[in-house]
Amino acid sequence: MFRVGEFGYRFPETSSDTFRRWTERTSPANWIPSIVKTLRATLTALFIVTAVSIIAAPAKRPPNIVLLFADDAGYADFGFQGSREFRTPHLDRLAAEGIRFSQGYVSASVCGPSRAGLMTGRYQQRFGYHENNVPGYMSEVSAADGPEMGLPVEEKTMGDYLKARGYRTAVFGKWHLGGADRFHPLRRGFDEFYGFRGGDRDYFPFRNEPSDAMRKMERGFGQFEEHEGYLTDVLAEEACGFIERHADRPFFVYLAFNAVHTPMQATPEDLEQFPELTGKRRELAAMTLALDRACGRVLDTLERLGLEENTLVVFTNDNGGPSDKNASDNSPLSGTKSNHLEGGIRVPYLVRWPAQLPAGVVYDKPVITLDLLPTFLAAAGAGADEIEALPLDGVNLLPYLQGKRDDAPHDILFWKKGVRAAVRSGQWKLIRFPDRPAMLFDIEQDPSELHDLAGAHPDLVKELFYKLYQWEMQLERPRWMLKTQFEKYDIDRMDAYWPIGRK
Ligand SMILES: [Ca+2]
Repeated sequence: MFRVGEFGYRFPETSSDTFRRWTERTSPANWIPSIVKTLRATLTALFIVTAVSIIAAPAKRPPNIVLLFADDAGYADFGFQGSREFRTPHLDRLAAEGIRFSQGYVSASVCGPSRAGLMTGRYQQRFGYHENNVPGYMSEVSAADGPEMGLPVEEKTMGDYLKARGYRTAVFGKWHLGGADRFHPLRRGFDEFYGFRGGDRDYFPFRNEPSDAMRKMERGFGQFEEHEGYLTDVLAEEACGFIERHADRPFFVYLAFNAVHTPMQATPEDLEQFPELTGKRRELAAMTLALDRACGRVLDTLERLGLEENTLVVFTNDNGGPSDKNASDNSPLSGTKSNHLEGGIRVPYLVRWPAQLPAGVVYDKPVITLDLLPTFLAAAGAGADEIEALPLDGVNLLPYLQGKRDDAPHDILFWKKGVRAAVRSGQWKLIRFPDRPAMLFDIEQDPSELHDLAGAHPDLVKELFYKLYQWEMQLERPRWMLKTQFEKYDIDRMDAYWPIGRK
């Protein structure tokens, strides 16, 4: 009973209009043709509705996305990576049912920057996130320190992008992208959070106030609540609870385990599973068993709820194993966490999406965790143009994984921390050091980086060196920097795990 006024407002119809229509309808001369008219209109409407529903059938529900993220794991320390010591049956199954990347990289060899790249799909140095944000270790001239070191609020995260597409989003576990409130996950595109803001913490609940508030478990925003039990199991339980609560609509779970970062803490039951191992290696095996069990719990929940087929699951790890700290094994790669040898930046990396991707496949071309954001967006229904328009360094991997493209996803990849840097193009990798001339390796032939070919290919060295410089000219300066002493620490650590390093 409303009509549109001349300025777009709606006015109530007058009673005389209503009366006129009523008398018209009740006159026999009017109601017979009006039945025909109504019938015709109904049929036309029916036809339109049917046609529209055929043409624009409601889009298939976008996939759920589950990102299982490990911390500081060794390249070799999973069954699917060839380990005979460690037992990871659930992740091995994920590998068998999905795609394993044999050259999967992260964008940094340490926790914070690697996560900043992962979350934004951009080289984190573009926004000044060059160095690990570890309060207490920073240079006094850093522009930011403590909880003020974090992912700049102007940057959009995976959570922001997926939430805008209608996803329910959650983070469980380690954030490490800033301790100040403005960096909090609930302000960075995530609907739910149970975890800790910092870079590490105990696996068992704190009975006393920890020295660093960023180690406290927090539910939602500002509600600090220690867990009960072993954290790796608890994080999986939390993720499963979220999945069950939101099974009816697309969800994105970022399950960021602190496993297997130090401190070395395992349950007695898990330790008992490895009587043949000793010391830290035994502790790491037990912590990895728990990590695998936790991932298995999430995978089982997806299966039980009938969500397995249309859920894109990724498992990867934030940086190479720090073998000196947690006894992780990066073989056959040289190097460790915090350097640019393959052992620092190449990680175990799996993706499974039964509805859209092949199973039991190894994908051999270099990919990087920066690719996950555009890949998730494409899976969620974003068009190529839409993704192309975003300021991303990652690439949508779906066409490559579905066999629609057989070229390499990346012409070139870069890594940088201070003077130290690396560039990968085709089979070649150039590494720039602060204390020795740059070296060139053929990564396809020599993944262990034992044969420096810089002398044999001087033109290639020049070309890659210059490309690296051109990339560096696009970057922001570091917002914070570690004390200089850690530069020496990182170089010494690299050489200790590199047969041709300076000992
Ligand atoms: Ca890490």
